[in-house]
Amino acid sequence: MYLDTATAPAPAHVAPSVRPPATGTSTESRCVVNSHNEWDTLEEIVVGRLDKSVFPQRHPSILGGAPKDLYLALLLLGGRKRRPRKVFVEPAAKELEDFVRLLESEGVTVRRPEVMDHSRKYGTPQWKSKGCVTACPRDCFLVVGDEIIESPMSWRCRYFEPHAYYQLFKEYYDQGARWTSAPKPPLRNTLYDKQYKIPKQDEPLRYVINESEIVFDAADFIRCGRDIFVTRSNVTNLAGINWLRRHLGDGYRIHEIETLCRQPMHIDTTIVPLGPGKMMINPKYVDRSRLPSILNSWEIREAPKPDKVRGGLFNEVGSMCSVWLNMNVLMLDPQRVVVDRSQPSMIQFFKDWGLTPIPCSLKFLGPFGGSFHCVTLDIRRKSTLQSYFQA
Ligand code: ABU
Repeated sequence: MYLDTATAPAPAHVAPSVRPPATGTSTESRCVVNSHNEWDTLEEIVVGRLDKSVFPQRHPSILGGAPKDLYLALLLLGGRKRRPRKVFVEPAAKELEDFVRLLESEGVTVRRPEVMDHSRKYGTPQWKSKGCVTACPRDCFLVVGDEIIESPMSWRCRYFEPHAYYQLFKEYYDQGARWTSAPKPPLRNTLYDKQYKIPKQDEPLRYVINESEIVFDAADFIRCGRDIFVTRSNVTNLAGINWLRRHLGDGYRIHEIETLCRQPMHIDTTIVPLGPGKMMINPKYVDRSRLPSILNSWEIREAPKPDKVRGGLFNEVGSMCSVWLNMNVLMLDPQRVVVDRSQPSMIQFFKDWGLTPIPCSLKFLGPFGGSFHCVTLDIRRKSTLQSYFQA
């Protein structure tokens, strides 16, 4: 199933390392930032926050990944000033804090971004915007080994969101982590298709962004050691995928996963690796026969349909996400998986596959951008760089 095995001692968080060689297995990094895949034993993680958030302003880019009636719903949830009403933000924030406590009780160190006032206006010489929310570090950064890579995101309302993480990442950098930002895109009007309409089922996929700038959200990539999977989406273009490919170099392979989703945005409800050799796929978004052939050696199972969320009105009204957030789980190690309590079918699916589900609830987080995978960024796993696929 997978080719290499780990042999090295536990990390002591002192020294930086260099880009790993193109083949074979690296010894375990001693760096404070060290994560190569989605499933090795989790030691430290960043969890986002909801403080001082506003819902995104009207812009063509948003329609690429959000429900058609989003703005109407956001008016209900936030009013004209787009500040999420207390009655919506409080239960979501409480759930997030409960999730933090759960992670800590499972032995994981949790770090948080700074509070950022997203209602403040900012601009470049070409446009003005307000911010959005600091809930989803998964979109803003990709951790590959000991390197934190900042995404060149295409939503103007997220332009300065990475600043909320600056002090924290400076701390990691001072301890030896590598820290890189992809070229900051100007996000000119010419990047977006103002006439964009969500493609119908029988139409070819089209995107709200073109190739005129290099953009991606890190959440469109999923890491399996030396092999990384990506979906091209309404926030990730080919230029962005190629930038990462060139940046990472010969030691990594980036494979594109075709999606049948009409509004693709973020891979973490499309394919979800649960451990070496185990891949959960979305039966509505993935045509198994078109998966990259390297996945032939893995066991692939289709995720169960999402269960209706009782009391989770906000997952359907005003959600920035699809109903497939039931797949947006977080692996604590190849055995333990944090899954939404409102999803008994998914809980049973994991049990049937020999995993240990840990139920938790983020059912009010939909309007703020996601669930367990989206609201986190794993910083350190007990991890070595390996190949999990035959060549
Ligand atoms: N941010 C992840 C959500 C993907 C989805 O809406 O299915």
